[in-house]
Amino acid sequence: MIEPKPLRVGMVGYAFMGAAHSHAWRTAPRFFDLPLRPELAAVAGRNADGVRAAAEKMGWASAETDWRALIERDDIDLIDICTPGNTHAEIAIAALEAGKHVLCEKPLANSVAEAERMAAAADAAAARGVYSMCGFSYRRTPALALAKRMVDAGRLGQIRHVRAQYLQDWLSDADAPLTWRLDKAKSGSGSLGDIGAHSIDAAQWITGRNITGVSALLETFVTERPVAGDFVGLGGHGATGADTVRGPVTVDDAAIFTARFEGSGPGGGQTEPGQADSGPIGVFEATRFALGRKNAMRIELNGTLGSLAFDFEDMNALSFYDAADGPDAGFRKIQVTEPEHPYTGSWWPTGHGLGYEHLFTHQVVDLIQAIAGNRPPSPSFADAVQVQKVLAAVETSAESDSRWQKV
Ligand code: SOE
Repeated sequence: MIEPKPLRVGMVGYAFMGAAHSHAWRTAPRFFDLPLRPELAAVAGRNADGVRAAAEKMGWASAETDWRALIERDDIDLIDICTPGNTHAEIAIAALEAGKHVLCEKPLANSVAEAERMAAAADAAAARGVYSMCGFSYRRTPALALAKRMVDAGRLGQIRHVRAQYLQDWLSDADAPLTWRLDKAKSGSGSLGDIGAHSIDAAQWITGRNITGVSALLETFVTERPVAGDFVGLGGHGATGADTVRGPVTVDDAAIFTARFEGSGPGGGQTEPGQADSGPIGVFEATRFALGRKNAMRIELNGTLGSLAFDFEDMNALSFYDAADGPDAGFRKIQVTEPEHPYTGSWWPTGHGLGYEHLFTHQVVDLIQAIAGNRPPSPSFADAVQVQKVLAAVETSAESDSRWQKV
């Protein structure tokens, strides 16, 4: 058997996403027959002790304290960006211009202008066979990939409603510390960009239609928090007490918005042969204060022939209502673990189920196959620009009394 060529990866950042991506690069070749063999060549981070420990723990062959070193090294083919959004544009553009493929965590950037610069660099690089992907990992959930397959096959007919919620509760404690996700200068926004972006991308991808306008409100429930001494992850508990230094929260804790998709709205109807086709309308919610909801990334689509419902807290199942079932119709719960379902055939026998980390393995599998096939990976940076434009429209609407804002 011909040994696949190596794909030597350099990863920037080694916190939660760095750990998930490291797991994916290590695991992918052990479960999928890949045309390129990923190698964990180097991880970069500013703290020398921290990045060396991370390299050891996560399986990286070397450690660097400056991401620029990864880009200068000729033994690295792909840069994997797992850092806060304010660093994405500089790193991705430098990597692409240096001829290195890029996987960049979501959201792509902290502004539309930055995202568009990244997409322009990605287009120029793709012309030279250098590819890029944005890490909207939920597309790689087998149940959501099946939902997309079913919508594309017309099993729901015309989609009328999209109802998307992403509910977490790790900030419900007012003394949870001030981490980078609560600092607009680093994260760009709060629940909106961190988790709402996943819902926006999933809704547009599954329906095949972009959001064209929104009306929104953003809320910050807790306006200041204890400053985190050393790195504290999601839901970590900072020091509390009279002498605790507190700092301002500069992002939203919760985002709620309504949306129109392509084809909906006055005059927006797109007629297809034999059928007037108006697009869906949507209701979106993203929050870190839904006490009791830990990672409930949910989406429900209601069409003219059927409905689909998904909740990541039951991630191996997809609920389907088929109107053709007549009076006996009810939501049936599909266990998305059959070999015929997306991705699942490479893992365990039917019924054994997958977890959060599998999304990241599927993500690098699809990226590797696209690169080896010399075709642009999906979601592209251009897809991520569309998400960024929706994020910006939500913020603009929320700043103007929820006035309707075109995307
Ligand atoms: C925190 O809200 C977070 O880690 C997000 O940043 C990830 O994108 C999501 O997959 C899980 O929650």
